[in-house]
Amino acid sequence: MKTLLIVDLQQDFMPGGALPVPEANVLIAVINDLQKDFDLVIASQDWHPPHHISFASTHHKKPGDWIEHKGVRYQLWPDHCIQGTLGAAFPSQLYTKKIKKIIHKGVHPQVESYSAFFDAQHASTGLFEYLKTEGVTEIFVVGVATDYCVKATVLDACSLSLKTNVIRQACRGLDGSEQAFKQMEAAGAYIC
Ligand code: VGL
Ligand code: ZN
Repeated sequence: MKTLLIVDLQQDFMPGGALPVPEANVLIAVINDLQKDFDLVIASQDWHPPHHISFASTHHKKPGDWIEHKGVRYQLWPDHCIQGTLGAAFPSQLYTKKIKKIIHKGVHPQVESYSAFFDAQHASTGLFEYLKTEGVTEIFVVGVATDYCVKATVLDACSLSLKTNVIRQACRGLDGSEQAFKQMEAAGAYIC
């Protein structure tokens, strides 16, 4: 079953959103088109409660600052993708009828989760269990941000021994993508 995993294609990551990823809007049409080639489409959504630990405002700090919590260092961000808000929703032009499963991540107030598989304390989001139930052993990953959530998701997928492909033209990074593609490739992913 040819499986597409769309990572965090959400309104707050679009230009003009709370945590804009350059050119992320371009991906909407690209991914609408790509979906035609897939049997199973899954999407992750960054889905934070208000005052999430990754928000600079929670700590009266600035986006880009860092904190440490229970031995884990967290980079701080503007408030983004708050559960149930328009910013957390898919962009309205994204074709969503084919998305069979949505994985919410970063839902715990005190734990960050860049990866769609595991949070920073290694709790499962349920994605791997879902893929196993569906008999999926290979995935194609697209979305944002290449250098954060896409990369973390792909590295976990490789370590779970899934055959992992990343569709270069359907990813955009916050701070560029090239170094992240190299790291993913070094971990065993196929950049296509
Ligand atoms: C992301 C930073 C904070 C992402 C999510 O989707 O790449 N980046 N939360
Ligand atoms: Zn987030």
